[in-house]
Amino acid sequence: MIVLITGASSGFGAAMARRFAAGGHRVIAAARRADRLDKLREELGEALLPIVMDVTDPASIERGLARIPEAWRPIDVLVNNAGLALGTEAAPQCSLAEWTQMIDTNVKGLAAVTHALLPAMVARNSGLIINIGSIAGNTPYPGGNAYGATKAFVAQFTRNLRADLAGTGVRATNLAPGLCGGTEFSNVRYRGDDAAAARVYEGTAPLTPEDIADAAYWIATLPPHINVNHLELMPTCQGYGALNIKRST
Ligand code: NDP
Ligand code: 8X3
Repeated sequence: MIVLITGASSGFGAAMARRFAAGGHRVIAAARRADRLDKLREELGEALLPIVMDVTDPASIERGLARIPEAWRPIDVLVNNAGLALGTEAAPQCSLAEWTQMIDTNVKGLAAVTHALLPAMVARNSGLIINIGSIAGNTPYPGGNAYGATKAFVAQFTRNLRADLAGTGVRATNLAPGLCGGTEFSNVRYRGDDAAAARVYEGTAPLTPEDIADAAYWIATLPPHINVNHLELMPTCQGYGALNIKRST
């Protein structure tokens, strides 16, 4: 298989690149940080093709995809993984610029890369799109505001892809993890405050990037007549919270 993974320079994306390469597959690794992709290329060798791509910039997507050599063009699996959360403040305290960046990356970026690669999959009557959603797309929580809403888009977009793609041989999955450590997600969310990021995982046994990579690999290696519509994973230490009620005294 040829697998294109966005956001492959760290976290889930890098773990998925390693997992698919270990399974004997070729990986096109896309992200903005070229140095990180080059290190992954040194590690994984010819199984990996790095391409610099900012999914928020249509010209950058076009340039990145144009650099893919002919032999790597029939992409079997697209993993729309590039994404981020910024902040945990309540909506009135949020920055519009940060909301916009999340929407540009998690929604518009995911849609743009899908739009670019889907027609070739449909023409070949085969392919798989794994969208990385989140429990935040399904479960509201204080401070989840725009981030959770971007992941709700991922969930419904995936379901609607399924509606449109039935009968084409092209599959689509929303892979929606909960608390997962070992990535830069919280460092980014807390805007570089690494101590605050570390506190998120204190006293927990969170999911690992390798868990997510194994799940993606399982989805991609199922027989072609099986479509996983939605797969939500949580660490055992995580559960659901109660609803908030503000009472007047
Ligand atoms: P990381 O921060 O480690 O990885 C995010 C990746 O996205 C990086 O490789 C980054 O690369 C890339 N990225 C960000 N913005 C852009 C952009 N504009 N263009 C291209 N690439 C971009 O976090 P995770 O691995 O944890 O997150 C991966 C996905 O999983 C995200 O969509 C996240 O929302 C989701 N998720 C994470 C969970 C968690 O608890 N960790 C749980 C549920 C979902 P670069 O900066 O080099 O461009
Ligand atoms: C990341 C999981 O719970 O921080 O998508 O939103 S959560």
